[in-house]
This record gives sequence, structure tokens and C-alpha cells, in this order.
Amino acid sequence: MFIVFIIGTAGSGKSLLTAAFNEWLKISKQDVALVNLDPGALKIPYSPDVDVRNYVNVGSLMEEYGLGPNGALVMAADLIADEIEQISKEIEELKSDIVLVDTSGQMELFAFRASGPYIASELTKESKAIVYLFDSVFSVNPLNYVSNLFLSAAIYNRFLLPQVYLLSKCDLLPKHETERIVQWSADPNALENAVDQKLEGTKRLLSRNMMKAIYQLGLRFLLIPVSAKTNEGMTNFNMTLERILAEGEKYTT
Ligand SMILES: Nc1nc2c(ncn2[C@@H]2O[C@H](COP(=O)(O)OP(=O)(O)OP(=O)(O)O)[C@@H](O)[C@H]2O)c(=O)[nH]1
Ligand SMILES: [Mg+2]
Repeated sequence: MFIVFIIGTAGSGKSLLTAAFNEWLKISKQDVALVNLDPGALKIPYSPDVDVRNYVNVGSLMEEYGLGPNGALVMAADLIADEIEQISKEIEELKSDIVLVDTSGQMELFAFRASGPYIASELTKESKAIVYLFDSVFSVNPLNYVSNLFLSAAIYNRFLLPQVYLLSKCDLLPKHETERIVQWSADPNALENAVDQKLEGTKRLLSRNMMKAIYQLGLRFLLIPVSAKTNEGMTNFNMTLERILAEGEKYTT
């Protein structure tokens, strides 16, 4: 069993990608299961096999403890950590070959509180990977792109799991824009040029130094453009994931 966490900033397309990739894998006859790990999700575009909302209810936490929505989500994240044994058992009983885990809209809940990495490490002992989403439209601006690089590096630092980097919603950008962002991910000089051209003053200086710090950490990666609406890039994405998790073999053989 392979476990794949889908992580990204709010609205970056995690849930729809989970749904679309699930459909795509099913067509390739892969035995896939879905887990919703977002306690605050109202509507999700797939039917989860395991759903944390069966364990915690953000609405009742707000009422019972007089919390606001964010306070209640923080509390929910900690309560999920307490239930991890049961959730793990539920996932293991599915006996699927690949499990897609859709995470919280509020990425910091999963990434930066103790409960996220704890959940990730306790959630079965199987091979795991993280899929990190860069929202296409947001990434057009080099400053946003560099900030997102930083977030993804922070995630890596917290989880120390192999990561796949996707440029989500690529159907929303003209092809040349998509290619330019992919080029930034492939070539630090291309990104440096963009930062120099499009930014000035403090923003330019900051972005440059942030970028250099990231490259000094030795974190190199290639963004894979994907669309959950048109399925563009799914083959490429899946090949990368197979290479990381299954030595290039299919999950279900
Ligand atoms: N055009 C296009 N829109 C997309 C794509 N993926 C997601 N969206 C839209 O982007 C919005 C957010 O998508 P979600 O899948 O809910 O994103 P999310 O990261 O799960 O959001 P939260 O869980 O609320 O943080 C929705 O309106 C989706 O329809 C895509 O590939 N292409
Ligand atoms: Mg979501």
C-alpha cells in the first residue's frame, strides 16, 4: 500500500485533483482509495472511503467550546491525532494499493502544527509521498512563485518525505505562461532573470535571496503541469509518482 498526501495552499486544487486522479487511476485498473483528512470540508468532489469528518465535527466544536472557525479547526486537527489508530485501521482494512489523502484547506494546520507530521508518520507504516500543488494562476508572479517555493521547502523540512511538485489548474494559463513557470523550476537562472525583470527594490532583493537560500538547501525539482479539469499532465504526474513509490512499476500489478 502506498500513501500519497495531497498538500497545497487554500484553494490550490487539492480536492479536485484527488477526485480526477482517482478517476484516472481507476481507468488504468489501479486499486485506489480516498481519504478526506480535511475536517472543515463542506463539500468534496468525490466520495471518500475514509472521512475524518466522521471523527470530529468542526461545527459542534465551535458551539461546545465557543471557538471561532479557525480555533475549532486547530482543535479538530489535534483531536484527529488522538484518533489516528482507528483511522489507520480503517485505511489498512481497505487493502488498496494506493491511497490518496486530501488534506486541509488551511495548509498550516496540517503542515505546521505537531499533529500533521504525527498523523503522517502514524498513518500506517507504508511507503509515503507528498504531492505539493503550486496554483498556476498564483504562480505567474515570480514573487508568489518564490514564496510558494519557500512553503514547499518548509513542508519538506517538516515531513522529510519524497515530494512531487505539480503546477495545478494548468488549463487556466496559456501554454507559453505554463512553459515559463516550468522553466523557472528547471533553471535557477531563468527564475533569477524573471525576478530581475518583474520585481524591483526590496521585493527583488528579498526574492533573490530567498531563491538562493532554497537552491543552497539543494532542493531541486521540476514542476509538472496538470489539470484536474482536462486531465492534462496526469500521465506525466503518475509516472513520476510510480518512480518514487513503486520503482516505476504499477501500484496494482
Ligand atoms: N480550471 C480549473 N479549475 C480548477 C482545477 N482544480 C481545481 N479547480 C477549481 O479551483 C477551486 C478550488 O478547488 P479545490 O479542489 O476545492 O481546491 P482545494 O485545494 O481542495 O481547496 P481547499 O480545500 O478549500 O483549500 C474550485 O473552484 C475548483 O473547481 C483545474 O485543474 N482547473
Ligand atoms: Mg479541499
